[in-house]
Amino acid sequence: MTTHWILGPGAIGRLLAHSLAPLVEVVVIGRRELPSRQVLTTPEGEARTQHLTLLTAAQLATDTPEPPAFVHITTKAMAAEAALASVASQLPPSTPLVLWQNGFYAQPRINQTWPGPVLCATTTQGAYLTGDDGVVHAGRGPTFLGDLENQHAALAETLAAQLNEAGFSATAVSDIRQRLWQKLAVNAAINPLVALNGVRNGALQEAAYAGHVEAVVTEVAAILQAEDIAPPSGEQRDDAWLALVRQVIANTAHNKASMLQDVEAKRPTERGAILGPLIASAERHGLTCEALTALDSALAALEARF
Ligand code: KPL
Repeated sequence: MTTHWILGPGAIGRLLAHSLAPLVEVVVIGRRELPSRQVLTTPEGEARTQHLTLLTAAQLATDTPEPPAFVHITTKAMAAEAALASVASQLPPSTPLVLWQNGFYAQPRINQTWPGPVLCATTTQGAYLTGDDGVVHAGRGPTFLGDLENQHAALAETLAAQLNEAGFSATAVSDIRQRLWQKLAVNAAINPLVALNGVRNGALQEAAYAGHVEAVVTEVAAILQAEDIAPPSGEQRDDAWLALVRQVIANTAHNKASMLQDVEAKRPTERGAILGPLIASAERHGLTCEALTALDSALAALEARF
């Protein structure tokens, strides 16, 4: 039977594990022990219990397991490389990796160093944890898969087919780099502001935040143009990014953004993966990024107090 390893038992990792487990052998690898009896609550509110194989990297090392067909890395962006390093000695170098991180930090770095195929995934599946044994699948959304150099289209198709069978709505695409940057742009405009102000996404519709959102989007739009990334609508108008950001704010008005959840839990945020690549790109292209730098510094100061 095909085996998939999932590195990182967070919300997306456990949703993936619950979804794939009826079809393939799944091993979830984390930093601490978790109960094997795991409950998934579906978007319709139905609770489904499954016994999953959850191991620490140390337990896996004593297990001499079969090489997996895919290793999904579902940790936060800044933890992805360390997670891979914790199991790399047990993997044939040709093992395909699937990176599920936000932003554009882990993807180019791992893509440069891992000898095997590296697929990247971007998903709008909504999920959150309810404890060591529970995950809620809050909302369904599409998943896109591909590799940064477009050399592994067949592999992406194979994985998309397996994920579709597992209930994900997955599509293999040839423009994953564009899609990762598009998601990053939206995350950069929403996540830092809501995280710093302790508000849900919908609050950004209020007049008090309008100027701030626009200032961030203006900088992001210029950077993405320099990176040759068009808004998903395909329109090159300056306000296309603002329209997209406003749309996502309206669609996710009741959400607590992932960065706000990190701040509330006093965890390091993904600022390095979301704001970091934008600020680095602005510097490369000689563009101003005062609003983005101010957000990054404010988040850094907040994290320093955790
Ligand atoms: O992706 C998100 C996140 O929370 O990280 C947004 C789009 C901001 C929705 O909450």
